[in-house]
Amino acid sequence: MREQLNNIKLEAEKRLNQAGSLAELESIRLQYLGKKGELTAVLRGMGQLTPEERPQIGQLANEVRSFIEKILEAKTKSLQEKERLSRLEKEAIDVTIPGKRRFIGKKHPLSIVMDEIKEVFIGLGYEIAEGPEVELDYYNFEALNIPPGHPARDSQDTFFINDDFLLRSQTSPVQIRVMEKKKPPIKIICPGRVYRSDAVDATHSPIFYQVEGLVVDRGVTMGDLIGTLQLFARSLFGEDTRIRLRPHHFQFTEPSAEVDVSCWSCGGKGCRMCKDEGWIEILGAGMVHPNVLRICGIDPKEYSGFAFGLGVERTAMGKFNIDDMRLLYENDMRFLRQF
Ligand code: 2NM
Repeated sequence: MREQLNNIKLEAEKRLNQAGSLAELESIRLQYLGKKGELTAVLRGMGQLTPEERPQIGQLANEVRSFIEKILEAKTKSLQEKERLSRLEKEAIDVTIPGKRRFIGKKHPLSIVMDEIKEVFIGLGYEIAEGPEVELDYYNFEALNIPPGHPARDSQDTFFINDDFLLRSQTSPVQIRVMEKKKPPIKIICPGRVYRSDAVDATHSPIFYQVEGLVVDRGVTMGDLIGTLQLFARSLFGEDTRIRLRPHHFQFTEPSAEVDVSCWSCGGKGCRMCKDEGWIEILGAGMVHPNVLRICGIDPKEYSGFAFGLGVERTAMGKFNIDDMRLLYENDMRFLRQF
């Protein structure tokens, strides 16, 4: 029995020292010290020993047990430490590995231009007004001094829903709605989507965006309009930009003008961008027609106003040198990424 115990001691020591994992240690522990373990089996057999042998063998068995436990404990600690280190190594983050670049999208060129325009006018103290895209004929035409029979009212040009309703063909009806409700001073811009029955081509779309502006107060003059548009053109196209007004006709303004800005590409000398004109048309403008003020309940003898409107697509196409309007609606990221 003495020999058996010594064998257990030697063998357990050897096996424990070779163990490479905590799981292995546990299985060795069970093999020797467990309920059905080898050492346990020896102790069970002690009943057959003589009373003289019993304490000696008992002592030896205890020594073997504590010897195994000691090695087991030391080995457990060192394996735990080893496993901890290897886990740390596995989980370590290599900060020098290049990251995965995620494309998070960016502002659409129309939104860039729209936001820039809003910023300029917000800076001048204008408020932003919005209104319905499905509009009454009254607000889209009648209140804007556009009489029955006027070409703008032709179903060729406008999407009618029925006799009374249509898709607004400009954002001016929003301005009528504001003038109806609010006493001057009024200083607003109306950005939004508008609809015209046009075929799609490089410069036309049946759905597009506009920004219109309106100022109504006592003593508002053409000089105020020109100064405002001058400042606007410089903000959007650069400090050296000049503007030019050409007489025009709109039903809702009198006098009316088309407004050109000096070419942002050549500065006015003439180039491909401005088709050698030196000027590029971007705005329509004028003094609000007395009929329009009157119909909104504003006395044209007491108040005057100016208004202007521009197409956002055309402005964006100019600013970003885009030659086909359809590109703005196709949502092709290869195109949109550029701006
Ligand atoms: C333009 C050009 C000229 C305009 C006029 C009005 C209103 F409501 F006051 F009559 N709003 N917008 C206007 C004037 C719009 O767009 C090219």
